[in-house]
Amino acid sequence: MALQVELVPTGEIIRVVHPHRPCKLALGSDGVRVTMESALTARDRVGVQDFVLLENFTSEAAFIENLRRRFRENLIYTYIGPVLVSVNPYRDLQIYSRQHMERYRGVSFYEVPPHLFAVADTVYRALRTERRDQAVMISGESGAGKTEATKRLLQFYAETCPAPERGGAVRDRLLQSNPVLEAFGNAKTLRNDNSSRFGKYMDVQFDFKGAPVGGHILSYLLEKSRVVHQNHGERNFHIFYQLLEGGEEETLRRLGLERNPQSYLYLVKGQCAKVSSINDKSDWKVVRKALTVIDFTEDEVEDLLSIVASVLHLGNIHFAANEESNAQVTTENQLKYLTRLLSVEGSTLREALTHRKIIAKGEELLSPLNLEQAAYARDALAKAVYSRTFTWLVGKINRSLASKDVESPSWRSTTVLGLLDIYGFEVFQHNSFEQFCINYCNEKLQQLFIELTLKSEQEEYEAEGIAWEPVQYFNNKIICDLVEEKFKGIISILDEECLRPGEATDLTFLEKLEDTVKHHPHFLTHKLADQRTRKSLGRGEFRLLHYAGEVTYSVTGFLDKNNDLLFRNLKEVATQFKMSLLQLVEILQSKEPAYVRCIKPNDAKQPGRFDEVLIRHQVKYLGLLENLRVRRAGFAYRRKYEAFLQRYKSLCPETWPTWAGRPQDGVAVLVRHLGYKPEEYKMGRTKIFIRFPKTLFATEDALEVRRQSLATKIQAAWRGFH
Ligand code: AD9
Ligand code: MG
Repeated sequence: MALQVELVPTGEIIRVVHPHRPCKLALGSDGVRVTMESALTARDRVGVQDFVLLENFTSEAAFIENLRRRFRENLIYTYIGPVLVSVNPYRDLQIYSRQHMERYRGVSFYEVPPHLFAVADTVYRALRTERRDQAVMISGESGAGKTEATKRLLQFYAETCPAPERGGAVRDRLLQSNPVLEAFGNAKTLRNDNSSRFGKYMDVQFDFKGAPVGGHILSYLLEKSRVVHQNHGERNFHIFYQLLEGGEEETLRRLGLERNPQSYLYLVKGQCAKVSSINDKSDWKVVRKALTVIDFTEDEVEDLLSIVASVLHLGNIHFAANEESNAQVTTENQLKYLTRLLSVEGSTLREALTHRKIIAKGEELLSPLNLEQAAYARDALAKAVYSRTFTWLVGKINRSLASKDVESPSWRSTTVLGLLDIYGFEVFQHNSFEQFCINYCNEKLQQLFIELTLKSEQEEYEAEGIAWEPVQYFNNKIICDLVEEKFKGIISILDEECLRPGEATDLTFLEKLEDTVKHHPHFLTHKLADQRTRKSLGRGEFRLLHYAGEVTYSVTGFLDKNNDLLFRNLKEVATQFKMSLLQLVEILQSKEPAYVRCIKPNDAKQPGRFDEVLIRHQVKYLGLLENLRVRRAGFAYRRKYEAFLQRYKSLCPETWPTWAGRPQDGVAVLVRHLGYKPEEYKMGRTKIFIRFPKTLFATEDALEVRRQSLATKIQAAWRGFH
């Protein structure tokens, strides 16, 4: 029996580590006291650490109850087989220290309590031993803890992996790319004070010794509308406030900026420049230092800040109408700074802000804009400048993360570990183009998830020589097709409409949709709905029945957002997004997947609050019950023969204390002794498969009885020793 006892220098025993059950061992004047909670009470109190062990595994209520019990005990991690479910504790649980990292290194996944580091270590070991690329996919809704999990994983690898022979700086660069990307891509929203407003996929490359030697980042769908508009209680991207709050006097003077965020129209819309949980000044210092670590020269930093400043100046550009109702720039000072910061001619900029280029009869003409159009052009320019800067920044980080040693032999045998931190399914009161893209992305990832989970289950059964029993599940390919199919998918139709400038509108797009996909079971509009559902649908809306539930989208702005005003060309944005998504799916498909599913326990961002309604939604959106069903389709529990024998061998006189033969034979003897019925288990090539949790629990309980008697013996022996 492997009880680990920790002794502190005073001689007091502070902790007994048992993988599944809380137990105490105290050293007093009267000897050692071992108290171990009975298996039954422990299960009652802290639930099961793997949902596959739930008796009633199809019940949503049982699932939620298990989460609740564990959350109450600060046990934020639970498995569904190899999938890790994580509930944001909104407090520092002190569970990510170096000691914790060590505890999870090299141990078997199921022998220790569930933890993110168990996933980190398992993935890393698979990468090293099987030399197969890995990907950890982290999903969940805003504020659920995806980015924190990504950071903890990176930290785990940075701290526990060996240093590369050359180019050790890459570890720092990997870590330091984070604050920079967060400064430019994260913002305070109502749901999360540090919300990532872009999707991120990061590759970490390891050499044949397992040392990190390089990295690469792909970013998705930066929410650039935030640059010019924020909802009440939300902020623009962190970098603006950091620069104003922390930038040196000299820097601000050069950029023509005032410290006060209230001076900038792009920073006052949300009316919350200050956030108690955020220290912009110290964050600025971190970002400034990080920029140096990731190879930014002083000139590049200056350029970067010039662009940040120019966005703020752009926001303060005002217009007045002349006699012909054409817009004229009235804020000369801003224009002056802008021409300097962006290194453009004043006249060119003035013209760009107040005119539009049109091509008539093969000739380029300038047509003046009215006030509203000019304001729109200004905002479009600000968004474009910012999002291009973000793209440039990612490129620059990638150059800094690129392995410098491509010629070395170790480079040729690198393996890759990918980390995907991507927005979860979004359903708001008002859902627009952005939610459409995000939910489509989730739909694709769900498809991949089901595919890969089923595949790996099937492969395991096959490898173990156990007959596969087909699983009934919902295949969401039908929804993916509805969105992405050539010619008749929603994106194709949207792109088509964008090719009819001046004629097409959001509403003609909707009409075309209605015509093309009217009989699709996952698509509905006001016109297509029956009497009963019609009331809940507006005229400018369409509804998709996603795998996670219904979402009603308003088409307002679809065309505009798809066909970005400034870069009107034939490749539209949703299509670009579709292509990059397909590329992402391809990348992920080529790797061994691991999943972390993050759950947000309440909307108040507070510790200790378990909001059942909110959580139930997320369990549904994350497809967790579906996941559990697939995992439980055949057998609830499986374990390598060695591990199973090691754990339970004390329960059978023939296997205790040692079994000299093959572990598989030992397990056969053991389960016969325990009275397992043939229908309760199957013996695979390397693992035993147990069909029902109750069989396993009975064995655990038997072990418990044995342990209690052992504890009594330890106490007696201790007394005898003194
Ligand atoms: V968003 O989609 O980017 O808006 P995330 O990334 O899912 O969202 P994030 O990781 O930023 O959420 O977590 C939100 C906040 O919850 C963090 O700023 C922490 O304050 C808090 N958090 C998240 N995970 C943990 C944790 N494991 N331990 C303690 C946590 N606090
Ligand atoms: Mg995030």
